[in-house]
Amino acid sequence: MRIDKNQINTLNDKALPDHRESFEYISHKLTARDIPVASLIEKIQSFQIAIPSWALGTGGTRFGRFPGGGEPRTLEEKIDDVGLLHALNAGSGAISLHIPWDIPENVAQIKAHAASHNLLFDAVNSNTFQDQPEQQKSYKFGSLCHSDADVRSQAVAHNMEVIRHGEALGSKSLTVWLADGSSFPGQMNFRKALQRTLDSLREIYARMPEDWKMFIEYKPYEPYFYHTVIQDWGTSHLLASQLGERAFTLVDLGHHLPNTNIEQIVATLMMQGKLGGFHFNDSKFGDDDLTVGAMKPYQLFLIFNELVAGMEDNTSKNPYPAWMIDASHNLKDPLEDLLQSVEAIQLAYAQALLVDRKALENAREDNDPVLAQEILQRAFRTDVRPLVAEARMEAGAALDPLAAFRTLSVRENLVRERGKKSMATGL
Ligand code: LRH
Ligand code: MN
Ligand code: MN
Repeated sequence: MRIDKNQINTLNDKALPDHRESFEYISHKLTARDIPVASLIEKIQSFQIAIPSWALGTGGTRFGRFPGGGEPRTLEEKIDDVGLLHALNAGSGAISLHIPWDIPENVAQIKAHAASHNLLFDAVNSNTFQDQPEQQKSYKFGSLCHSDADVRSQAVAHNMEVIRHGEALGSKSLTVWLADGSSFPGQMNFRKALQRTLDSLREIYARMPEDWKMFIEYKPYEPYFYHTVIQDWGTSHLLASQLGERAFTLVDLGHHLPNTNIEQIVATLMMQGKLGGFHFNDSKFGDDDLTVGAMKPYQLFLIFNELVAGMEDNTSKNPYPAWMIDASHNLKDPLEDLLQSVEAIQLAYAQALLVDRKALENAREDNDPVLAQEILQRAFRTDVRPLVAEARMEAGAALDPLAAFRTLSVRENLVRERGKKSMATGL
């Protein structure tokens, strides 16, 4: 199924009078505060969030999986699903592949298919946390950190293969997330494991194309429960610094212990020019991979406040980060969930753009925490939904993507096309 512009226009026309009223109200308010509405809208439109190829089907836990039907069975169908999202929200213009979950067999065809949906290929992700059927050596006790040099070489070779696939598609970055770690005290030598990881990453880095970046993702626990080799941003940053200029830290929101000050991590990494990429999701307990903004929208806003400050800082040497959603969907329709996530990201971004940075800096210099809080919360409590909707409509997408998804019976159509029992591969 493809959504046609006329279908979107018809839905938008119906919602237009109500939208106009709310948009005029906020435009008027922002203009009175000297905030240029047109440039806000442009910024919202150019903020594109990659969708991972593994998030388009229902995920499961080890206790069960409840697929809803109509899931994409092939990479082409996964691209079609991201195309549907992008047609609805004009904010998901890229797809990120996990190899070997999604190997592009016929590259020319896959590229043309993605281009027909106006989609780019974002970072490619390697996978050395599972054993594949044809694999010689097991990753049970680690990959890039393994005590056996043959396992390490196999993992390095896999990363090189992932880069080759990415090059063919036009990707420019490799995301490395390692499950490597141990579940019992004494099981692994911390220092040797980290040293071997660094050495293995050095091999990959040295052979990476010159215009590529490497993103190193950290996570405190899971799948191992005592120690993870790259457990936190500090370890990731240490590795990235030792590797060189084109290695960066990747922050996945779910990869922190409860109450971690993620916005401070963002600020520190950007100050060092080392924030390469971002995986959005939300959580209550750990790596819950829930819909972005579902649990802690204020935290998301505070994180965006730092991201915007970092991106607006002319002296910053931080490159423009790669944005991606990284979530799994056990209860919700994956496409509806992704629409909600993209919207939550756009809202937090728009709110962060409203922060009066000069006034905030003055309040900080004057040691006025009351005023600083007022300034932040004034932005956070602004209803920016009409701004984001306007940005979408101007870009040819739906004023209300979720309502459009339901009115156009997208899932019902997909179930009809692909069957009730079709299940996506991946997570
Ligand atoms: C690990 C992770 C990482 C993987 C993805 C499937 O928890 O966040 O980014 O590649 O999930
Ligand atoms: Mn992730
Ligand atoms: Mn994760």
